[in-house]
Amino acid sequence: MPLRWDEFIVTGDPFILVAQISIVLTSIIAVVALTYFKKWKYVWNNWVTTVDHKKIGIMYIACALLMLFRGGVDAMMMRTQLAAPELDFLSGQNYNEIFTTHGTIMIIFMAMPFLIGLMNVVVPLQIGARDLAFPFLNNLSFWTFFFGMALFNISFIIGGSPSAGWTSYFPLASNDFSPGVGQNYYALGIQLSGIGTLATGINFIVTILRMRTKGMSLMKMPMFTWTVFITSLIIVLAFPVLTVALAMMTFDLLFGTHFFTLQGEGLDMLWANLFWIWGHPEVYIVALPAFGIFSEIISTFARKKLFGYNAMVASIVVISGLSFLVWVHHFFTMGNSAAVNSFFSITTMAISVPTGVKIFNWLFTLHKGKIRFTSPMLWSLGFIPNFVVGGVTGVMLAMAAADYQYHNTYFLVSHFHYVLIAATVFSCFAGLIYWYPKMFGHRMNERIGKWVFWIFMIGFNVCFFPQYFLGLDGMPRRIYTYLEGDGWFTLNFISTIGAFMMAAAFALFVYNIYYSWRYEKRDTTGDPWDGRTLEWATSSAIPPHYNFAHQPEVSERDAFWDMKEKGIDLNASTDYEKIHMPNNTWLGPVMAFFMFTASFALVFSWWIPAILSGVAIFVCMIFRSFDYNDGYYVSVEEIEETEKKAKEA
Ligand code: HEM
Ligand SMILES: [Cu+2]
Repeated sequence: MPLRWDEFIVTGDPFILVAQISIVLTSIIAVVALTYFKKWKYVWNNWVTTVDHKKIGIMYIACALLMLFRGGVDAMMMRTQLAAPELDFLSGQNYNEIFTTHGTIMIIFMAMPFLIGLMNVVVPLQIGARDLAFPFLNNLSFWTFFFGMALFNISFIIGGSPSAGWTSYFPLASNDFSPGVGQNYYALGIQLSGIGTLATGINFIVTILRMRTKGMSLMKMPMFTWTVFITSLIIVLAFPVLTVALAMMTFDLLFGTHFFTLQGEGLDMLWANLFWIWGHPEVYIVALPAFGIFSEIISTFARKKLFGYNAMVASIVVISGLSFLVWVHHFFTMGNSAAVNSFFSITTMAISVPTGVKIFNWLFTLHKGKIRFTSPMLWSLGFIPNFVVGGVTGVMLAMAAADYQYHNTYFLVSHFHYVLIAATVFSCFAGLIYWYPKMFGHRMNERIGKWVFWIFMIGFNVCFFPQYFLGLDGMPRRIYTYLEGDGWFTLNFISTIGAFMMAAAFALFVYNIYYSWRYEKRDTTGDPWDGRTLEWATSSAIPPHYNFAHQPEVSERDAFWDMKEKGIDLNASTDYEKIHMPNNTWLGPVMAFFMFTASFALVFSWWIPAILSGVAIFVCMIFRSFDYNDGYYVSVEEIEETEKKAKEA
């Protein structure tokens, strides 16, 4: 359905106008600044074309923070609209678009990239590797994610946003009920970034299986690496389902097929099943690495080995298996038989067992520990009770019969925010602060950091706890307003206050980045927290591109702690050997850019530009297959010089 030209740019909404103006202004400022300071070459050589896992990780995290801002602005707009009955701050259509983009952005473009960013920075360092197994692919993954994110984000200024919810159920998402290009953006934007995620999963599986340093058996890997490994397996098993489902959706939307529509024998429940066969494991894709981060932090700041390591590993394996067997709990009320509902009810509740095991492991790790209440530790300790609240209400929802009562109410909204925010957002903040010195060479300010924690944590509970009661009181999710007589005003108003507290905390967090860059002491040791795992054995501030001058050899689980106890200094010898490293790539960003132009053209059904971009992608692939350049060596002199500088710093 071709779009009329006068609908190409979205007009008529003051918020969108402000957004459009600020986007144009920011872009102009960025271009002018880069030109004025002659930084184009630097940015291209050091960031855009880089294959260094640490820099790619930092780029992921920067994008994720930007998306947390965008998703957060959406959330504040929704909470403002719902603060009192019958407000008309947002229209119904606007509200629909905003909760759709909020949900999609938070999960796909904030939570996942934030964690993937941390994985990128940390995992190769933790296992003593030079880089990921496929550095070129890692660059390509980042750029497909980046352009997928860009594509999804421009929908609200060019053409119009999707408005059928982040789940995009059919028939609501079909052309009949969602006219315009919004759903096309949804299908293609997620598809594009999904390619990157799938490739990342493969990359980490191979890296963790093949690139571990001498002596690091699987059962000696740090817990974060374990969770990343299992997460990658889930990605590789779950994402193809999404890829296929989105491709079918794209065919329905663009070519008039009837996979999911109501006419022509389409099956709308097929979409729901495919979506959640991917979607439920996705919840664990963003939860397991979070558990890994908390495990590292709790053990570091309790100054103890992680309690029950084996049980921890077993529980994440069990959770990952079960995560594929529960998807029907997302549609208990959509006409399954009692037997089907019972089966999925039981599998869902079963997940609470291994999860409970983990909670106890963390508590036992804390038991009799010499606890240091640093800000990463506060986030980790705060996570435990909040996550338990989310988990317990999850078990309530898992009872199919009870779910008939409160499904699609604010009870659910509260439940999943408790789980997602306590696990994912807390762990992203915790992990970022914890590994911040490794990335940037100085800590974040602890005093401001603690304020951020408390304001956020209180705001979070003020925002979401009342929503359980709103839900039990019958307030449905995805409504843009309610009536005075519904009696939902007070709790909604409190909830909105909490939301703004969280926004304030986020602003303070961003300020802390600036403040710490200006005033915090530089870390010269590489080991600012007295760490236990190998990433602390290198220098701070983006360790040298080759990571370790001498490959560490591991004999115990907390390898670096063990070295410190035995008095082994990895950097003592200056007897270096040359190191083989991969080359930068211009093909990654260029190829991803053509995928972007192809997808953008498809959104508007512009066939010729789409085909031309497709050809360009193919040409890039041919180029790549004739690229026999397989890297270069870092010379001994260069290592000597880099290491000397690191020691002097
Ligand atoms: C400042 C914190 C946040 C606030 C105040 C907030 C608020 C909201 C609100 C008001 C809704 C719409 C509820 C409705 O009308 O049905 C919503 C939906 C949603 N939120 Fe959040 N949110 C926050 C953070 C997050 C985070 C961090 C994530 C994920 C990691 C997330 C994921 C979702 C999802 C998946 C939906 C469902 C969207 C849909 O129904 O299609 N939110 N949130
Ligand atoms: Cu689920």
